[in-house]
Amino acid sequence: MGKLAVLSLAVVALAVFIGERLVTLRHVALSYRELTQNYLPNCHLIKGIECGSEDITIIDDGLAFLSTGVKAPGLPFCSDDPGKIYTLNLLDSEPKIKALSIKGDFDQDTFNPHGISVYTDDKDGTMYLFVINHPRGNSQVEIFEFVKDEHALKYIKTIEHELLHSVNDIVAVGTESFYATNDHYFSNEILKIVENFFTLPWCDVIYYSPETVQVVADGFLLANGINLSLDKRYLYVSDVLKHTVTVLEIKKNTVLSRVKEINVGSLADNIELDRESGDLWIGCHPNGFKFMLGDPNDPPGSEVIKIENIHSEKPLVTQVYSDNGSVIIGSSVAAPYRGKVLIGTVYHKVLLCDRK
Ligand SMILES: *[C@@H]1O[C@H](CO)[C@@H](O)[C@H](O)[C@H]1NC(C)=O
Ligand SMILES: [Ca+2]
Ligand SMILES: [Ca+2]
Repeated sequence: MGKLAVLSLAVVALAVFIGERLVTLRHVALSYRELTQNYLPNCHLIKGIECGSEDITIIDDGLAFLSTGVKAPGLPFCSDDPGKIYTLNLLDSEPKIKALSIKGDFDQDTFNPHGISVYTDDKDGTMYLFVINHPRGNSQVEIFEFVKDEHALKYIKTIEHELLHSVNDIVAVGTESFYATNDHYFSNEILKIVENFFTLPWCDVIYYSPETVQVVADGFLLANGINLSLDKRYLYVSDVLKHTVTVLEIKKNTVLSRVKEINVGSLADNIELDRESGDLWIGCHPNGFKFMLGDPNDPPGSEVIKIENIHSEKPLVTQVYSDNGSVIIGSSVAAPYRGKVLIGTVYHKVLLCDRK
């Protein structure tokens, strides 16, 4: 073959490859989706949160914990201030946020909180808040005790491990044990982009206890939200780029079996549960490209998806809420509590609504 023929072939191959990638990435990002408004009654924005509340979890007595102010490379953010954990009581007639003070030898200036989970010790009722933290771009897990009388978090310890390299969300299963998701395989920011460009299914779920640390599930494109079923028998893991929630049965702490995968038709982020029905409520990104760009003139929207009867033959997936970004931008979590739902975002506000 002549040089020109080889060159032409190479150009064609490259063009085909780039074309294939663009089609795949457009699908992965769902960038062609048309979003129609689907509102809930009596919504209002929570005063005092302007720069994200990526994860929210609500305990039995209606107290919500909000992880706010996360900063991630490549994503827009609006403030250099360190992150904070707030509470908000959903039983109050006009719920207001209140910052939790942090006691002990903890570096609050670099606090960059991401996924959170509350664990209550059955023995003495002590409550622990587990927080994914990214100080200076690292990944680590902070364990705090929640001291209700002082409205404070008492710092207990930091957990770092080479398997916890790009941690996104966490679910605690003991005073010092948990499952956590890695949302990338690589830690290097350039390689993370390469990983997403090639849609490599290299993300995993880690089990951590002081005795054992290991990968317990893998093959995710971008593992994100993680939570336990009410009976603690199943783990639910969202895959943002696959638009799915995977159900895993916990046979032993370190032995999980894959039960099923449910398509939610949106880029699924954090998963919270309705404590009465066990339904999954998922904060979703309807358009991945818009979410990454965060252009205020063409903002990403927000979407909340609910999965009912997840363990039945026919789980019911419904859209609970959607907005084109005119009310709330970049929803990542929807935490239900009785007749209400609290919707949090990665770099915008928090919305409280009544459920229908
Ligand atoms: C969202 O939709 C409303 C109409 O339903 C429209 O007025 C508004 O401009 C749209 N906002 C964005 C950001 O697209
Ligand atoms: Ca969480
Ligand atoms: Ca998340």
